[in-house]
Amino acid sequence: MKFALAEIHSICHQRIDSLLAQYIKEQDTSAIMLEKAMSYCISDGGKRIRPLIVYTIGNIFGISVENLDAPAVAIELIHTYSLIHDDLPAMDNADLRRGKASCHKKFGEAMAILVGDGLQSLAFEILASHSCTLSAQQRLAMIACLARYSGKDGMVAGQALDIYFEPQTESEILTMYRLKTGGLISAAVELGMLAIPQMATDDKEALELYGRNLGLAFQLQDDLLDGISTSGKSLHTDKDKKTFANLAGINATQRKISELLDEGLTAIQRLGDKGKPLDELISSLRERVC
Ligand code: GRG
Repeated sequence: MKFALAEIHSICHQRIDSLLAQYIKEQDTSAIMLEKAMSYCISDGGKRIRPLIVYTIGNIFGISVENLDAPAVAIELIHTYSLIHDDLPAMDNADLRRGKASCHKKFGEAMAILVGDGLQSLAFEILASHSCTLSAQQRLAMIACLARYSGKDGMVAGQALDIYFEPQTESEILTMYRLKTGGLISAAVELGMLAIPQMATDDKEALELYGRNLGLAFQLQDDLLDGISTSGKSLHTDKDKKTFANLAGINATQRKISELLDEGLTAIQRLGDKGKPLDELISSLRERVC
């Protein structure tokens, strides 16, 4: 059954919350507190945008939610690990995340490193072994995709560029954004596509472009929201850093976001009515306030 974006959104939140609770049990009794700390970090607050993209792409091509659960939860786990490590004193040194104390503030630095590590390996375990009818070949392709976008040539490279290279020009900053933030959004699109047994090359290329543009626009919006958002993360964390927005200015950043999203919309026009939830995703991103 095909759904509108609002319905996919609600299904996504329910399934992700329940899958996360299934895989990470809050254990007050454990002396090492690891699962309690993991559970603290994965429960509520997150917008679940990356899983939403996985479920949306799969749904418009008629894939069952059961075959989308593993990639959807895996990408949310990788995203959450990246936020926990990004908040550490050695990185962004942020006290707040998703409206509450960041993991290291609540459980200590060593535990926050371990929680991130544990969430990361759990993501790949779920892709390899979650019970569903994805083929072994599809699972392998998903593991390779998520590892590529999140690893040394993807998100980790972007984070290293941000911390050690401090990109200065607009083009250097955009390259860093594509790796650091855009990569996981592209991965969400590609994971959704990998759940589809067969796909026309033109549809695939259109969706890849859509994912690339959505990912970059998402980070540029984050630039604009830094300092005005009430999302519960530490504010003004980028004020001393060169961001695209503080280099190019607010108007130029808004123009760039619009161009990227318009180009993404044009790319998916070939999907016709089927692509409507993806149009709606772009509209909700244009209105994003946190
Ligand atoms: C530590 C290897 C490593 C990477 C960290 C993702 C990242 C790289 C850093 C996060 C900090 C940052 C400036 C992110 C920009 C945009 C972004 C990814 C925001 C958070 O994502 P949302 O808005 O968060 O989807 P929620 O909390 O809704 O899940």
